[in-house]
Amino acid sequence: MADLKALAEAVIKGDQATAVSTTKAALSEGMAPKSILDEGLIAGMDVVGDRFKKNEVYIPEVLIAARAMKMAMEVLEPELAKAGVQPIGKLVIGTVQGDLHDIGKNLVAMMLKGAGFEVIDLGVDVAPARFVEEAKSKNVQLVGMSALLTTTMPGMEKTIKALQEAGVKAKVMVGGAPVTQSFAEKIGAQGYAPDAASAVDTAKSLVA
Ligand code: B1M
Repeated sequence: MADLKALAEAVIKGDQATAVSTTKAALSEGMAPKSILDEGLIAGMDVVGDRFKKNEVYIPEVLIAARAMKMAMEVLEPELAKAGVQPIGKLVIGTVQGDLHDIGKNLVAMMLKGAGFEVIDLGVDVAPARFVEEAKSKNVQLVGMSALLTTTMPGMEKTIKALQEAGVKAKVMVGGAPVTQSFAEKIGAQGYAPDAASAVDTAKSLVA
């Protein structure tokens, strides 16, 4: 019988091969895809997120864990779709216009996927109009923006204005090294997170 605790442990350790083989074994034994997701993969990423917040693990460990989760998700996703399992929320995320930094944004995107969100990653150098277009067409609940340069931070405010002007109701979460809670409040973002693990908590509270 496939062991979901072992699956969570494989994600925590970043053991891709075990994560994939245990997911396959669990599916072939007829386990519910949602249980495999919640009790195996997400449970593992939750532990990684907690340890990251407490500085018990660092970015490389998180990236390795997220990669193991991603490989297992490739096996699980078609089964989740067949079973009609809905994501806990949908968001578009991107690094703002003029900014090419994406390591932190990718980490946030991976942690959000790990937590059960559907994530549409627009990449880097994303213009306000593109955020608007994608938020509208994908009908998301959340727009996530990352900025690493003080010179590109104003792109966040421009994007929020563009979203408002276009009547997009999605909430906005911002982050990135120079971004602060007070900046987020000043520009009218509903959420701010200082790191990828906190971004999951913020995103969950914004879609609750
Ligand atoms: Co650049 N760079 N860089 N850089 N770079 C910084 C940011 C800088 C602080 C370095 C320095 O001078 N000390 C400085 C910015 C100064 C400033 O404006 N305050 C800087 C500069 C000046 C530049 C260039 C202008 C350099 C030049 O060409 N003269 C240039 C700009 C290019 C551009 O964007 N147009 C540039 C280029 C680059 C590289 C391409 C070489 C490379 C980026 C590669 C890539 O991302 N693919 C790079 C890198 C790697 C850095 C440093 C060294 C590391 C950034 C990083 O990845 N950190 C950085 C200095 C530093 O931070 N020590 C620096 C790790 C990452 C996990 O952290 O992104 O903060 P971070 O993400 C965290 C949180 O912030 C948060 O969660 C993440 C995970 O915990 N978070 C969110 C991030 N996004 C979030 C979104 C959320 C919520 C949380 O909600 C949606």
